[in-house]
Amino acid sequence: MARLRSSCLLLAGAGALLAGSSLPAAGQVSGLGLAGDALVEMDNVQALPDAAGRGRRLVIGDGRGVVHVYEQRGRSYDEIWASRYLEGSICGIQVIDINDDGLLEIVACTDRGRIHYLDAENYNTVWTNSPGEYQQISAMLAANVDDDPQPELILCADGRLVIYDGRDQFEEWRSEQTGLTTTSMLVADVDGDAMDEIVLNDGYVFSARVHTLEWQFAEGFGERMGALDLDGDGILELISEYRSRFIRLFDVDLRREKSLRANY
Ligand SMILES: [Ca+2]
Ligand SMILES: [Ca+2]
Ligand SMILES: [Ca+2]
Ligand SMILES: [Ca+2]
Repeated sequence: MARLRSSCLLLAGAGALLAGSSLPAAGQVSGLGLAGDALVEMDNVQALPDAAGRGRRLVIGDGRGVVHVYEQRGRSYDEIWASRYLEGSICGIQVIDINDDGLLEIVACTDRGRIHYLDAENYNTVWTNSPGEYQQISAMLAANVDDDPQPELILCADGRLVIYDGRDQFEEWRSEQTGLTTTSMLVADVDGDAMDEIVLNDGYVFSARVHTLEWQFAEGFGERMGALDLDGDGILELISEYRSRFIRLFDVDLRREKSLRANY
């Protein structure tokens, strides 16, 4: 998996996590010219890849459990497709080749534990998990975190961190830790050891590959997270946003909040 570039600020769930795919980077909605910059920061509003002869498309997962596809018509958008009720509020949307067949899927998770793969061109259901497999999912992110080529689904499901094979659809690993309340996740090498971590906004940092718990910060990392090398030491800092406004920076390699004292 390609390393993240230090110049790239990652919001949790951003498309840079798709490194390694030859398909258009999904999830990158910046540059669409959308009215309202806030849209580009909403995890459940994602861009579908451009195709010849059609306007730009957006996929939106709503809190009522419906996935909508909108297509640009001049200066506005029309809804061109809507799903059936997908059993629960949509709590995660990602556009990715999740089953490694060369075609993009829309992956939608619901807070009542359902996972749906929809074909990103015709919106047909490609796969859905069994009812009852999970009672609750609070966060989902797709990223390739191991040696096989297909992405994994990283879930906070029934209070545990779960790694789920995206192509063969089975649970590869679940955390011993229970009671997790994760709503946002980030995959990046945040301690500079050349291996990715999975950072949960409720304060856990796991090794993405070997799954060990590397740090637990009791106060949590806010509601949204990004990673950027702000001091040029080659190691990404974790940038956390609390209550939609207050920013704190962390040196995960040192397991502490970064000192913001100016030294110049
Ligand atoms: Ca696919
Ligand atoms: Ca993999
Ligand atoms: Ca690391
Ligand atoms: Ca740094």
